[in-house]
Amino acid sequence: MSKERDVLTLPHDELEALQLEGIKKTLVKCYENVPFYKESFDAAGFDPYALETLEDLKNAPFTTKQDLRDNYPYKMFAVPMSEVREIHMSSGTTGIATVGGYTEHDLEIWGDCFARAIRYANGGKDDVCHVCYGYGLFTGGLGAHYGGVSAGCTTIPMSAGNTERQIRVLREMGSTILCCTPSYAMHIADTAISMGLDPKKDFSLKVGIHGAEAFSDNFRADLEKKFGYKVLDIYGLTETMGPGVAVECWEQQGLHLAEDHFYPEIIDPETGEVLPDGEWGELVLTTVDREATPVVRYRTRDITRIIPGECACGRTHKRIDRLHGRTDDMLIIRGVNVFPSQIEDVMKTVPELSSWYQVELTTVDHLDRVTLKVELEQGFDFDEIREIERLQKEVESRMKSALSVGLKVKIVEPKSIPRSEGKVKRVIDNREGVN
Ligand code: DLL
Repeated sequence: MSKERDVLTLPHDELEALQLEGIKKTLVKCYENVPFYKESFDAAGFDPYALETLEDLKNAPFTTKQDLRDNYPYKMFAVPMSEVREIHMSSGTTGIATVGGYTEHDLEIWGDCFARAIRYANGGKDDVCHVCYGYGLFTGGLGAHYGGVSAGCTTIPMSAGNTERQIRVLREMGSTILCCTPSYAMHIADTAISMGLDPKKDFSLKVGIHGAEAFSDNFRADLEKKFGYKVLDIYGLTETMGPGVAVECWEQQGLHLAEDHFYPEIIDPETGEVLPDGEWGELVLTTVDREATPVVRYRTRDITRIIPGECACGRTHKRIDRLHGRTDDMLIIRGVNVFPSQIEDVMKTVPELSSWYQVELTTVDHLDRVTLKVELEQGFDFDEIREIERLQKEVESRMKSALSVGLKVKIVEPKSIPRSEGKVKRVIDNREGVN
């Protein structure tokens, strides 16, 4: 049994001892090497040398994305630059990017954490791992790449884009593992189908390792049906490492958090109070042994819960539930809180609708106006105008009763909503004074 497998089945108290030991060192390293942490610990009256239990960590102050931005580019680094081998950055659509640094040790851990997804799928040296997350500053491409190599797979660095070429390579190289965003996987499947192929028969895929954006159970089921493979959800973020922070096992009952490297807390996003296992809230992460850019109580803004109980797979690392949104993608429409996942839940009750949609928000007469564009499922007849109108009204009424807010529904032709090679853009907010 490999060392890595041993860690995955460690009794939880031993895992906690390992976390405590790592976090004690992390706190001291942060305090002594990163001026931001010295200031923030001192201001909160938190003594980094006095941590006795993991619970004591709740007395440490949080770290936010803004803190990382304020310290752009290198001020959060806890090691000399001579030890840094690689950097990545978040996309930074709303301003300055956040930067993650990696020492050799950090890169090794990263590859190992992503490789867990491949091993959960019984993948290894006989597999061909096709990576079409984007390579570059985004952590998706290289994270999956290091994972493929670490698991011993033959790894193909495709990056995103040029979908017909992806399809050719998938067929000709006999790829067995597909790594990309779920929306890009769907685009690959639909493009292959429109080329007259059957992804189930013409590809050799056995597993898709998809993440970087939320996707519904319905979307997953569609993908599994089209490709005839199994989808494992993978979670991560630039600020703590990239993909591999948490990964689903073959049971598909939540994502095992790599507890030997990350300590999770779930908090009430309003009060900051730590919530018990089982309750939904915001995920907060502390790195246990990250060298270059450790983080202490980083507020991810991602909403999930710790799933109580043990996993049937026998691994002891706690599981987080599949993500249903972020505190900051919650839409406030005429004062009502709406998550895109609630819209998806209603959509999946209507068989004529596909999983592709886009929400557009505008301001009309100082009021929020919401239009939900959703594609008709392929195979239904778009030319039956009266039928489409009836369907639109039906969906509007279901949305109204589920969300307590009215949306205008516009059913559009299959494939008319723009596809993305990376993360899909589901919400376009053109309201006055919002952006
Ligand atoms: O998206 C890292 C990644 C790459 C994860 C490839 C998985 C696969 P960022 O660009 O920094 O990093 O974005 C991080 O994306 O805080 C979540 O809101 C969202 N996210 C990531 N994985 C998932 C997932 C990468 N499996 C942000 N489900 C995170 C839902 C996800 N949302």
